[in-house]
Amino acid sequence: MTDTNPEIAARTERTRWFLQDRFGMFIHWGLYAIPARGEWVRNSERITVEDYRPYFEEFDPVFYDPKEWARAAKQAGMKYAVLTAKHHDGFCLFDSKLTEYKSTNTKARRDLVAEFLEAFRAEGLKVGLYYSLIDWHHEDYPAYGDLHHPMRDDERYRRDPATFDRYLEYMHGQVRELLTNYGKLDIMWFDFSYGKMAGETWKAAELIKTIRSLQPHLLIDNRLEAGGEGGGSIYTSEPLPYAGDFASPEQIIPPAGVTDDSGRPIPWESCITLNNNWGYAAADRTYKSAATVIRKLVECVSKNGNLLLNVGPDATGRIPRESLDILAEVGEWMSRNGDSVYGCGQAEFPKPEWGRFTQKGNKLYAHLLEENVGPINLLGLAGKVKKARLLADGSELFLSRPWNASMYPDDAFVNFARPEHQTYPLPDAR
Ligand code: FHN
Repeated sequence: MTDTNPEIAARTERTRWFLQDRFGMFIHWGLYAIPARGEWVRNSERITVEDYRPYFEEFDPVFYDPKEWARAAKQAGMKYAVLTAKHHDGFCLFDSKLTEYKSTNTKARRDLVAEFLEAFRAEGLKVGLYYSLIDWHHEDYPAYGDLHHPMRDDERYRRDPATFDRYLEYMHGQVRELLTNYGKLDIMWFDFSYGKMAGETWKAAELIKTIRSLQPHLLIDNRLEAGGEGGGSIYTSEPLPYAGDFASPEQIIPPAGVTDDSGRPIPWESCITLNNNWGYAAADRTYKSAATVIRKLVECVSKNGNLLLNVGPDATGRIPRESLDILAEVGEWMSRNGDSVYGCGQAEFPKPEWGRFTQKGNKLYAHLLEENVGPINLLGLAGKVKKARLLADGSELFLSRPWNASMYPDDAFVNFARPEHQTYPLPDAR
């Protein structure tokens, strides 16, 4: 399917690396790590700006070492990472000249974003920054001080246009700072639009012009128009300039992948927490297993999507041990089976009832998620597959014998090398 629409053609070019890399780390970190009850604590517990101030005075993550974070991400098989430069509480993890409310003014006296970018680039990962459009600290934001309605968009509550324009000047100015002062970025992850607070309310067309002029290759999510539930013109065949380069379903994996209104697959990335909180929550021990993470990653890729897996470092600057252990186990599996993820996408064959397929060129990867799987001819692939090999060690699998996933519990993934002469085009992965 050729891209006659220039916006789509440009998006296709920009997202080539994104569709290859498939797996990234999301990092939610900031003052909220001190109360350790999640990143919405200021609102959920109705904490005033004044009562939240002590966390600013106290913040000093003495064990913050982004080189350790980068090593953990790389060893997990992740290829990119996105850090919160500013979340809804308005605290900036970077040395912004437009506010005093920043990490360089805390006891840490560090530009946490700059150190993150340097460390992750050094490990060869692509880097992105999350930037909250919502700002509960900035006095010109409509919901400023409104502890009950953190996302006011009612005209009665939005200060006069001059006031909100002052906020937009601040917000656009900070985006300009991030795109000017911190080298080449790969992703800007805006968050999030709601009600009237979407699109041109953010002066999004102007913001995109700024972004494209400073870093034209940069990928942008779709949340200048939408939230985690989806939406926006990225889902149409006529996307607006600020539609974004990828859709960003949150905590879910879309049942059938993501397409626009013409049926064209569009780039998408599910962002999912390891426990039930984005920001550090000391009491939340509901961590997903490594097997669950792997299955979610495979499911995303089998539907032409990416997985952005979240960690929430604590107030000392450490990623929780539980998270590191899960990442290490996922990385162990990825070291043997990454070929069935990187650069893969939806297969041309329907999902089998015993697992999932991913495909890359003429290689089909069967992800066996059930214990017993019949011979290849029961898989509906007789005559379409020339040989099968266990991805982890290259050992031969007979096409005519049943396979029992328990024979290779961790690596129940086989690499069907398709008949060489038949090269099935991979479904249009745009
Ligand atoms: O409100 C935020 C939330 O704190 C978190 O950052 C997620 C991550 O995508 N985004 C918003 C909820 O959709």
